[in-house]
Amino acid sequence: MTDSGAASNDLMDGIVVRAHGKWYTVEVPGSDTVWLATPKGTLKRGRQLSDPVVVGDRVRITDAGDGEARIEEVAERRSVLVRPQRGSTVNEQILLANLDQALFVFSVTHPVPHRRMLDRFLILAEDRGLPAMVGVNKIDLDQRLPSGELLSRSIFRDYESIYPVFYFSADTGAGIPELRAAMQDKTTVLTGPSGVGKSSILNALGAERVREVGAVSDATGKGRHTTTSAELIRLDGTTYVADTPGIRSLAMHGVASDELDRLFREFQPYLGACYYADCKHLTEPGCAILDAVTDGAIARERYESYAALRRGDRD
Ligand SMILES: Nc1nc2c(ncn2[C@@H]2O[C@H](COP(=O)(O)OP(=O)(O)OP(=O)(O)O)[C@@H](O)[C@H]2O)c(=O)[nH]1
Ligand SMILES: [Mg+2]
Ligand SMILES: [Zn+2]
Repeated sequence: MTDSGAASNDLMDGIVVRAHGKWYTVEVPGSDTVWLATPKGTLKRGRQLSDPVVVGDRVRITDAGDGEARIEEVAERRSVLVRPQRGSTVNEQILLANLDQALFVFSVTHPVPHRRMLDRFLILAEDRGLPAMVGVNKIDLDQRLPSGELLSRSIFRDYESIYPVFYFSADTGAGIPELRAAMQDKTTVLTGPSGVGKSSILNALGAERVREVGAVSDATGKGRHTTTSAELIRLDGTTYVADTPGIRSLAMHGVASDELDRLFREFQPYLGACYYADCKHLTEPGCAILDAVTDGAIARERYESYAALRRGDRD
């Protein structure tokens, strides 16, 4: 069966920004119209092993009347962020499609940054092949240390040679344009501990605080299910921030301990240079990683983070 019945000029390109049961909210870039859409039957049958439509999918829809739409096509996914389901490799849940990069946000203070948590986020990103950026908010609360160095730099300097690090203040707006530029035309998942200012940053970035689904739901009585998965928040028609509640629990799931070293990006030049081929880089003689720490080529705190995870310490 083909879909030649739908005239091509009726098709609209859209992006799935929310999922509610079998209904999806679809935004059409360049328009303010938001559609409540449901996939056509053949789409559902075609992909029984994974979700036929997920947040982040690029889709083509047709107007089905009453503000509703039908999802006719789902474009091939450039990337997917999956949550592995326990004991199954087939039924992994797709949290998000077409994600471009991750922004892990902490604050200079209030709350005090938790570097081990940042390292776990970065490991997750490396493991999933997701380009990562570090965001440091609340620089309006920054302080000069007796050494003359800024508190923020003293904490996050170790990351500057490994990842893009952005220092900014959602309150004053300082540094926000640089961050916004790094997000342009991309879909960025933003996460971090509670209280670091994620919601404030979204506002500072100019997120359209849209909640149309409520209105649509009231009108049609559909789409009332609570949002269970990710949500995309529009900065402009081609720039989105993903709010993915499940991502924090993903950090450190399913990373084999003997793969941990390659997930610390700055360790990579030294891997394979240790005396023992199966070196754990903990106490072994002739360890190239330990030597690089001694030489200052690898930051000691990053190494300590690795060692704690490799030993299975809880922190
Ligand atoms: N001084 C200062 N305070 C900020 C800044 N950004 C956010 N805050 C404050 O930090 C507190 C937490 O901000 P939120 O934006 O709610 O933080 P969040 O990360 O969304 O927190 P959760 O939703 O609990 O995860 C609020 O009192 C904000 O006013 C900033 O740049 N400077
Ligand atoms: Mg918040
Ligand atoms: Zn080693």
